[in-house]
Amino acid sequence: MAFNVTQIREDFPILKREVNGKPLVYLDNAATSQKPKQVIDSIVDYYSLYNSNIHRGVHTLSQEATDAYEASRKKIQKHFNISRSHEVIFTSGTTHGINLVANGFTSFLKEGDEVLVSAMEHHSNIVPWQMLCERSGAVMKVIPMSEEGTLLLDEYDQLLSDRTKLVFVNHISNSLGTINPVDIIIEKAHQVGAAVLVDGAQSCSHIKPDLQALDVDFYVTSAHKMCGPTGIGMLYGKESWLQKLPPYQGGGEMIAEVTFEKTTFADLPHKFEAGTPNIAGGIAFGTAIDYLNEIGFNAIAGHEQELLTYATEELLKVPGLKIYGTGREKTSVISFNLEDIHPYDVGTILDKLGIAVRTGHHCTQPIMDFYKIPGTVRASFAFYNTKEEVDILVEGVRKAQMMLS
Ligand code: 7TS
Repeated sequence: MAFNVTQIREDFPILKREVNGKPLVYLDNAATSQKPKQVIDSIVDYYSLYNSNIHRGVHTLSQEATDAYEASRKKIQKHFNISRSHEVIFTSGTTHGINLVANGFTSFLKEGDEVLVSAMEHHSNIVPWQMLCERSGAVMKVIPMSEEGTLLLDEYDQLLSDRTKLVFVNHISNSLGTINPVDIIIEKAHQVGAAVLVDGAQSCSHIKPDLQALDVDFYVTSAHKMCGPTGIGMLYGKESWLQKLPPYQGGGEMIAEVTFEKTTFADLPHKFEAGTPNIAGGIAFGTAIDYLNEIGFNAIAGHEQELLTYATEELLKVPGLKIYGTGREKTSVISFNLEDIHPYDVGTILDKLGIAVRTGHHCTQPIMDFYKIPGTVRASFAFYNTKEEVDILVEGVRKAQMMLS
């Protein structure tokens, strides 16, 4: 099926709305994607037709809800080429998944151990590990990056040693759009016996990671960046790791037997899924995956790369505009600044023109410190964006420059 962006846009009710009297141009997809009606309908259907708690009732509604929720887990398993469905843990999102693993590693680390983080991480993939280091006495070291915003793999080689126990790195940077060579990073970490967690919050809307091929130990993502709802995400962990890790939260659902003296824990995946989960979200996550696969990740990547190339060329024609993140392997995220103009001011004027971009440090303060800037304007494109929208953005940026200089 040929990629037809006009037809695809029909699936997204929100794209018809106006903001400040102008048609919405939504370019904040790295913060969260918009939702197609298929995903919205699956949430409405759950609450309208079979709302019920899961894994506990013998009644029909509970069976239907359980079947739909577990079918979604299987869709996730298949999508990411995961060998066993119990290696898929539902979480509330990327942040939750990282905290679950970081918390579990407390008793595995000791003083003198080292963990490696990349220089371009979201705060979610820094802070939980810093807290882990404080608890365990391990030391965090940073894999540096180049001016273009790509990781320095030679420096990574130098940092790796038999003291390295864990490496955590994002697949794609939310501020720079850099696609990191996670396959190489994982292979090298494994050579020294270190485990790797890949933060896939930004990747899964653009590419379809094959987790068995990557041989990654943990992979986390959020449904809301991939056309699914907020409040639901996935942690993949290799079975051997998930067996070893202690539960993160105690409560219902995650137990085998409870007495006041002792509790035994449920098998995977339930050991990590305490309490009533986001059932509607879990089901709609599966719908979002179906939706993206129907369009196809080759088609998505093709269209987004076209938008990236076009937008980069056009933005660079604006005098004084500087783009941060210029590596060759890059997805459709453009972070930029206009000389001497605060990104917040640019973002405010763009909003008046109906254009939604994010401004600020994007929860990546170390990247901003690296470039010695307070923040950037970030335009992040999805497969439902168009070249016409790029034109509107560029015209808006020129207008902002005129008004603010
Ligand atoms: N990791 C990366 C690389 C991210 O981009 C984000 C969110 C997270 C982790 C956290 O995901 P959450 O779903 O648990 O919140 N990034 C952004 C962003 O770039 N703009 O808003 C949120």
